[in-house]
Amino acid sequence: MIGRSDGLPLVMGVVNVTPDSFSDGGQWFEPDASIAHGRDLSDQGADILDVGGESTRPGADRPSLEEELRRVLPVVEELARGGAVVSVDTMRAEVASRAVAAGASLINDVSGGMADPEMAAVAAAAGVPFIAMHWRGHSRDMQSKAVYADVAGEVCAELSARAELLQAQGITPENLVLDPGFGFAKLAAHNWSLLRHLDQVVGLGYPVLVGTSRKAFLGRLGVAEGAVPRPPLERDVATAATSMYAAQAGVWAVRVHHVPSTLDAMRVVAAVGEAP
Ligand code: PMM
Repeated sequence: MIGRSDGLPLVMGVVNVTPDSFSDGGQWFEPDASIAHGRDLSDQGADILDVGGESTRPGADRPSLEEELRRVLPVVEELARGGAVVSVDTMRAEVASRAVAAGASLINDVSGGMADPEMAAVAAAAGVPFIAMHWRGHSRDMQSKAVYADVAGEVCAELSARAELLQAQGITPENLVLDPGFGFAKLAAHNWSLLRHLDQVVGLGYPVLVGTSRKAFLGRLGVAEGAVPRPPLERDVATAATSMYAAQAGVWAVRVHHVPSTLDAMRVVAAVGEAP
């Protein structure tokens, strides 16, 4: 598994090629703009570029397979050709396999292989790291599944069961990364509780990726009940703070939109940890 020479968690920069992404308003929808944005994220210190063509915003509709391929492949190809480590953010096996052929070196599936029965076999055959996120259903109706008695315990149990199934389908344990799935079938209180108990997820023994960046629960910080939440572009300071928690909990990587703020926040954790 890849790592950073300075020991910090890896920083995965988000390259959404969607007209309707929840967190950046589809700013980078045109391939050229997405490619330029990916290069900027690399220059800012991103270790991995996560290219996705499907918005997973709560309530979102899915693009067709053809549309997703059209969005993702040219961006993956061009960024990988330029030397970046690229992951493809997809729930479709066909997109994953074509993206790996185009140069992607990780597969990031927010459904952890549940949305497409072919995904595990494709990932196993590709032999690349597979990021399996905690997932309870497609965005259209996922918030109705945000029901937990003990969110960290249930997420860990569901992720462990998933990890075992994925290995039974041929993915090697060294290639498996788990993600608790912030914002996916989770209410704000669930997200805060997961962040507080991230050590339980790390304790499962797999590398862990955390994706809190600009998510809705951060938009409610400091905002009165019932008032308009802060827009996604004003959530990067809060995201950097969650990256500190993630770094302290020993995660493998954080997935963020704004790379410099998260890197600085994690450098603070490292500097304090190394101080006498
Ligand atoms: N979140 C989003 C998309 N892909 N992948 C992983 N592994 N973990 C996440 O938390 C995650 C993801 C949705 O966020 P965006 O719309 O800001 O990209």
